[in-house]
Amino acid sequence: MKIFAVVFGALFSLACAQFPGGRILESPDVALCATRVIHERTPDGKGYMFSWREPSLRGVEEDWLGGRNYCRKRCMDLVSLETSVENEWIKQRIVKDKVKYIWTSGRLCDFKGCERADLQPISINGWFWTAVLQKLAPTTDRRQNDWSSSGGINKPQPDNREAQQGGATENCLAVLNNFYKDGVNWHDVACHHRKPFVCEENEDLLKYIRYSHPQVKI
Ligand SMILES: [Ca+2]
Ligand SMILES: [Ca+2]
Repeated sequence: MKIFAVVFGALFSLACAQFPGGRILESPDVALCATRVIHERTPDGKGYMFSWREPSLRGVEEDWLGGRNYCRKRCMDLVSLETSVENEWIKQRIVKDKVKYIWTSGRLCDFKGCERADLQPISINGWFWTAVLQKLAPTTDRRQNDWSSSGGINKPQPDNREAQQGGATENCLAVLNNFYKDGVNWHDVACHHRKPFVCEENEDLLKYIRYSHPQVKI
């Protein structure tokens, strides 16, 4: 099994810098955590929710932060693909359910507070799984990640294509299902696009709610 992440270090205090327009990263809600929907569990017991399988989300797609907040209110977060096993498990479900693409928790650390030396250059060393605060391997280490070898301008990902064409920076990580006839793999995409998403149970949020509401079964 390949590992797609290394310890990143705390960035909690920097949360605001990532979210323009006054939007915030939302806190878990005890009632929503207690009634969270789990569609499937991996053998280690971790629960996942697939937005397209949830009747109340039929036709709903979210931008990256909207996806994170939907999940976080339920003690989950956008999926983090820290290992090749989990990556393949998620990709199998995207293919089986014929979903075009999904959001993950992957994000480029390109905001205030990302000046740390080990994150430079940002385009290579600046990607991390926000949900678990773990850094991805350098984008140049193609064996330790699943970035596509192609994309909209036939360049290996991440290519920041949209910004190069005069649009927004591509600083969020989506899994695309053969969208560019390039297989099922990772792409950097501008975070404002709306997509289906996968929530993964988040140990830190579950612990927080269990501790603060010991009388509630979470
Ligand atoms: Ca994970
Ligand atoms: Ca791209």
